[in-house]
Amino acid sequence: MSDFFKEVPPLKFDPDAKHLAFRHYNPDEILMGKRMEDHLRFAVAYWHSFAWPGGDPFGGPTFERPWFGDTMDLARMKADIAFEMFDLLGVPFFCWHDADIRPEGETFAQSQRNFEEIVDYLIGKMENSRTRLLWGTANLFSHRRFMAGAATNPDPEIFAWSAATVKNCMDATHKMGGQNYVLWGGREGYETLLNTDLKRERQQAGRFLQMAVEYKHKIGFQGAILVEPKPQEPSKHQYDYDVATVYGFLKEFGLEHEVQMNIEQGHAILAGHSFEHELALASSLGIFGSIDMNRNDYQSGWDTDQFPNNVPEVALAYYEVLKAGGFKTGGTNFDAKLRRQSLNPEDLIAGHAGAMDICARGLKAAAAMLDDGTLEAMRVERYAEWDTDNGKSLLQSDFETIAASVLKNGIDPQPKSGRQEILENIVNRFV
Ligand code: XLS
Ligand code: NI
Ligand code: NI
Repeated sequence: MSDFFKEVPPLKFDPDAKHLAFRHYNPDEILMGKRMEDHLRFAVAYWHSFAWPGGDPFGGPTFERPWFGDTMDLARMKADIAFEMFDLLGVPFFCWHDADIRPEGETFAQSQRNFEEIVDYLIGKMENSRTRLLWGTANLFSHRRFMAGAATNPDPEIFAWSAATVKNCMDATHKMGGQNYVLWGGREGYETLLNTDLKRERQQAGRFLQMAVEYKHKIGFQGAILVEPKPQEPSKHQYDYDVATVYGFLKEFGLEHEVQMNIEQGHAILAGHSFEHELALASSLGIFGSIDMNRNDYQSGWDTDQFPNNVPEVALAYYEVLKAGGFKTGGTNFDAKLRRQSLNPEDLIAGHAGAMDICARGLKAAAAMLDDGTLEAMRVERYAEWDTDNGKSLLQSDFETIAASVLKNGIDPQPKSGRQEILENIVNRFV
């Protein structure tokens, strides 16, 4: 045990605690026949918690972590301390990018050796911990070689570099028993159409994703391949704009049965949607996979990646997750970082503990709304006419037949209340 988290005891469920405990997250509590931990499937994001130095566009690093630096020894120290935090929090999962866990080498081959060595080290850590890998992913956006994209780059050598990198990351995810593999198109988009062959770039991205799916089957990886939509930032426009856009893309490349969505709350908002919209749409399309539960600041208008702290919002999100049947391979990843003034190790624990509690409250509210059943009953009732013989036969009919019967029957449809205020008042009883 290092002395990094020295004053922090392992967190426990204690509803009366004043500080650093779970007041709502009780892993063993049963909701809708399932343990809370198995509903929520929390994951810590290695990058924000252990690799991000606290910079912003106006200033450099604010964090001074003992493991910062580019050596293998420091990468191992980072892993040791990461697992200390996973154990203190009792989180069942974590997630990484290759670049978070290993130092970059001088060459591709050297980076690969560093990566493979640290993956084995992490597997060793997992043997003494209960924390498992929710997903792995490749960082194809930070290094300057990716400034014009990875798969969508005008330079085929960058496509090749990216393909080789994703292969290695998929191998590592598989070896670590990861439950999903994520692709977020960090710079798969453009800055200006004046220098962009949009048609060609989309074809490159489509073929790249097909290759990832082919490779998954080749190695027998049982987890899900997840695409994480985001509309813009860092690129002016990203091809994986939102769930609807990605679904069209998957259909175009024949991947709609192979790929699911990792939906991030902040990205949904950036795309002009609510989080629950993106979840409901993915579920209705059969491509709901996993979530990144981190919000943006509503005033600053960019991806500030803050821990969740709004119970009603989170409750509506888990309401959709539960209605989608809950997570299968997916989970709740905190792709969230501390504010850059939050320097203390204790802040790292508090950020996660608070977020876990917020999610627990949201989940409990969502489960209670479903148990109560009024909301769903009112929704079903609104469409009840569609379940009658008349309603059902309408969709099997055609315009001419319908037009004739409208005339013959002299129908006179009457508008009905959507009852939105009543529904919102019902939600308010639970949150
Ligand atoms: C960035 C994304 C990123 C992905 C993983 O906005 O959220 O962190 O989750 O590459
Ligand atoms: Ni994000
Ligand atoms: Ni994310």
